[in-house]
Amino acid sequence: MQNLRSRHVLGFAGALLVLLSGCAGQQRTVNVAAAPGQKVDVEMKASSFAFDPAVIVARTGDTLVLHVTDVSGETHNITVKDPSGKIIGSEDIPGHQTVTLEVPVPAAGVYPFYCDKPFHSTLGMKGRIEVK
Ligand SMILES: [Cu+2]
Repeated sequence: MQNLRSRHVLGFAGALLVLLSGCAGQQRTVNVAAAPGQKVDVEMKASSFAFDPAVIVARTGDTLVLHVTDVSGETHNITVKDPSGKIIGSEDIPGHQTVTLEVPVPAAGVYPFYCDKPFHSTLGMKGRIEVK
């Protein structure tokens, strides 16, 4: 019995390691640049602790409509800042639900986004919208 339990713990630690290293290497970029002034739908996944895609390339003047699905069981968040650092949108995402956030990108630059839950962005839950 004792033996079985320790094997279980080891198996769990191994799975966690695989999960963490898998997340670290996974940084997908999507290019959603459309004609200027368009509304562009972007499907995103939030997990513990990453956004996919993590990099979104868009065109100046677009409005991005982010549909963010939390594929984990815990509450996450998406907060977007403009290139000056001002917060332009923030939504909590309950586990297994989808929220929609409209993000106008009127000027070129980098619009960072992240999860505002404690330590989540430190663990990799962040990304950026590159507006060209
Ligand atoms: Cu989070």
